[in-house]
Amino acid sequence: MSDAHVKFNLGNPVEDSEEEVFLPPAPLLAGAHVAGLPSYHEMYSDSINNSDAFWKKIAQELHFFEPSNNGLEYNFDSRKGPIFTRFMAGAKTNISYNCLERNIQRGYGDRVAYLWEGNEPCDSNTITYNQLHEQVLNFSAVLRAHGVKKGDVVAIYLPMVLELAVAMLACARIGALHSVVFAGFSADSLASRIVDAKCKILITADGFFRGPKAVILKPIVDKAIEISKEQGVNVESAIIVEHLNRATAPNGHPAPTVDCSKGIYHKYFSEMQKYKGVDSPVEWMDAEDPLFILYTSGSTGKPKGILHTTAGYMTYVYATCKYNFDLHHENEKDIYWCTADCGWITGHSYLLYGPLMNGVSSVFFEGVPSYPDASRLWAVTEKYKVTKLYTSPTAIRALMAFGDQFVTKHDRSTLSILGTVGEPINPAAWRWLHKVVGEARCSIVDTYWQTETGGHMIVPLPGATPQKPGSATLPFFGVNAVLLDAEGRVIEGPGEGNLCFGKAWPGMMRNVYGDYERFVKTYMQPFPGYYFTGDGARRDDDGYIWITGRVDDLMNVSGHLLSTAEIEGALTQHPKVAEAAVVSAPHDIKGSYPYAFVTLKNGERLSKELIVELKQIVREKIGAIAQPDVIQEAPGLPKTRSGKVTRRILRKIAEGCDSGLGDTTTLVDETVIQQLISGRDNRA
Ligand code: 6R9
Repeated sequence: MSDAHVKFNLGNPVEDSEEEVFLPPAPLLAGAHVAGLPSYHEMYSDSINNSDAFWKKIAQELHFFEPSNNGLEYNFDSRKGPIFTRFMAGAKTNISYNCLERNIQRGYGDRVAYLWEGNEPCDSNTITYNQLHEQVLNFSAVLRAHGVKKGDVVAIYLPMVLELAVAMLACARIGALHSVVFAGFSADSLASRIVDAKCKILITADGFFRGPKAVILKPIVDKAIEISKEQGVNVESAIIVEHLNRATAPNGHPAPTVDCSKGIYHKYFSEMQKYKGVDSPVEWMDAEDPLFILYTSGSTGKPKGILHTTAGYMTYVYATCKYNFDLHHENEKDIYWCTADCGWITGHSYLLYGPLMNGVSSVFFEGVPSYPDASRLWAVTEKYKVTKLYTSPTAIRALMAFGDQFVTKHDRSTLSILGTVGEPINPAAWRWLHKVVGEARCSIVDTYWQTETGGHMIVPLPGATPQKPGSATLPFFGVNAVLLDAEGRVIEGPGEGNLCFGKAWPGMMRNVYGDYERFVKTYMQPFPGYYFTGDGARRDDDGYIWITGRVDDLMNVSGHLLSTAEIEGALTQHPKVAEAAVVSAPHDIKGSYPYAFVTLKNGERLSKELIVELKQIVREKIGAIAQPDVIQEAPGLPKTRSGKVTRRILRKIAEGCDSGLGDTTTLVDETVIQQLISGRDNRA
C-alpha cells in the first residue's frame, strides 16, 4: 500500500458514521515511541524499502549469543521454488534468556514480572523476574531429568497458573517445543494434538476453578493418554501441578480431591524440590530452530500445528508488543494486562513472550470477566493500577450488556491504552470501550492478526494512528497488506477483497508441523506470490483496512476460530446422524455461533434427547466452545451436482432470511430450501 492511500478529512467528524476519527490522546502522543502519523509513515516506508536493515536494527535490542549478517529472506511464490521464510539465519539466541536473564542483567531482577490474580479475588501472588528465572531454571532441570531434549515436543495442558508460564519458558530454555493445549479442550482434542506431535511428556494440573465451577482435568488427561496410546503414541510421563488444594474454592465448598500419585504421574512441586539447585544451562538455538507448535482450526477439520521458529518470532513479538502497547521498560509504572489464556496465540505472544522481553510487569489472570460479578476486569484494573489492557470484543460486548455502573464504580484513571483482538470489534462496542471504560482518554488499539502471523499485522499505533471505530486501521511495520479479487488481481485504492500479505515478516509461520504440503496448499497456493489470511477485508478512502470476516469454512465464535468440518465430523459420529452441515450465524455477544443442520438416518426424528446427545458429542470430541447453539433437522441439504453443500444458502437460512438466497439453480433439488425455511420453526 502506498502512503498516498492515507488521507484524512478531519474537518467534520460525523457522529456514528465511518467518518468519525479519534486522534491519539495528547499525553500518549507526547511520550510515545512513535509519535504522530508522519513518524509512522516514515518508519513504515523504511520498513518496506529497507526491511533487512529495519528488522536487524530492532533485533539489536535483543540478545544474540552469535550474530548473523543475514536478514529477512523469503520466497512466497511456489512457481519459483520452495516456500520459505528465514530471519537472521545462522545467528544463535534463546527467547527464554531474552525474557529473563537479559532483564536481570539490566537491573530488573527485583521487578515484578507477573501479578497473578486467581479465580477468587482473595487469591493473588506476585513473582519477580529473579524468582521467575529461578523457577524456570529449576523446571528446565526437571524436564531434562525426564529425558526432554532439544527438538522434543512437550504437551502442556494447564489452566492459567504461573506454572504455565514457567513450563513454556523452561521448554524454550532447553530448546524443546511447547505445544500448549487450551484447558477447555476435550480429551479427544488433547489426544489428537499429543498424537500429531508425538509428545512423550505432558505437563498438566489436577484441576482448577473457573467462575463458580470446578474443572477437574486429571480424568480428561487420563482419557487423552489412553486414546493416544491406542493411536500408537505413548506418553511416558505426566508432571502434574496440584492446584486445587492451594486455590480458594468458590462458595466456600471444599476442593475436590484428586489422586495424582499413580501411574505415569509425577507431582510438580516434589519434582521441583528434587532438582532444585541442579544447573541447567540455556540451549543456544539457531535462529530458525523451531520454538513452538500451536494448533489452530483448519477448514478440512483436522487442526493444523502452526510452527514458529526462534529469532523471527522473537523479534516480531518484541517489536509489536513494544510499539502497539507503547511499552517503556524504564517506566516501572507501566502495568500491562492481557486477559488472554496462554492456550491461544494471544497468550503466547502478548502475555508471555512480548511483555517479558519488554521488561514490564503484567497481570496474569486465572478467572473470568463475569466472576464474582461483571465488574471483575475493572476491579482488577483498579487493584493493580493497570495502564494497558488487552482483551476481546466478545468480553467487551458481554460486559456492556450489564450496564455502565459495573465499570464506573472502579477507578480506571491509570488506563491509557485499550487493546482488542480475536474478531472485528463492532463500532458500538468500540465506542463504549472508548467512552465508558476509557473515559474518552485512551487509545483504542484494534489488533488484527492470526496464530499463523505470530504477531499483530494490521493495527493502529497508540500515539500515532487516528482511530476509526471498527477498523484495524493500517499495517504494522514491514507488513505489505494487499487486497486481491477472486482472480488474484490486486485491488488498488478503495475496494473489497481477499486479505493477503505480499512480503514476509519475521514472525511469519514456517510450516504446518509435519505437513509442508498442507502449509503451502492452505496459505500460499490460493494466490501465488502471497500469503492468504482466509479473511476478507475492505479498504476505505483513507487507506484504512476493515476486516469483514472469514471467507473460508472457519467461523469465529467469541474470538475463537472453529472449523465447520470438525464440528460436522463430531456430529456425524452419532449413530443416528446421516449427514451434518454447520454454518455460522450472527450473535450479539459472541459475534457468531455454530448453527447445525442435521440429516438423520431413516425414520429417526430430532427429539429433545437427541439434541442433548448431539450437543454432548461435540463437547466430548472438541470442547464446550464448539457446541452448536442451534440444531435443526434437515430432511435434505442443498447440494450442487458435484455434491458440495452450498453453505452460503444455509448461512442465509440460519440468519433468518426467507428470500434473497442467491443463485439456487445449480442445486440438485431446490425444494429442500423451502423445507429448511419452514423447518426453522421447529429448531432447538
Ligand atoms: C490473534 C487471533 C485469527 C482470526 C483472523 C480473523 C480473526 C483476529 C481480529 C480478527 C477482525 C481483528 N481476527 N483479530 N478479525 N479484527 N482485530 O485471534 O488468532 O485465533 O488464529 O484467529 O481471527 O478472522 O483470521 P487466531
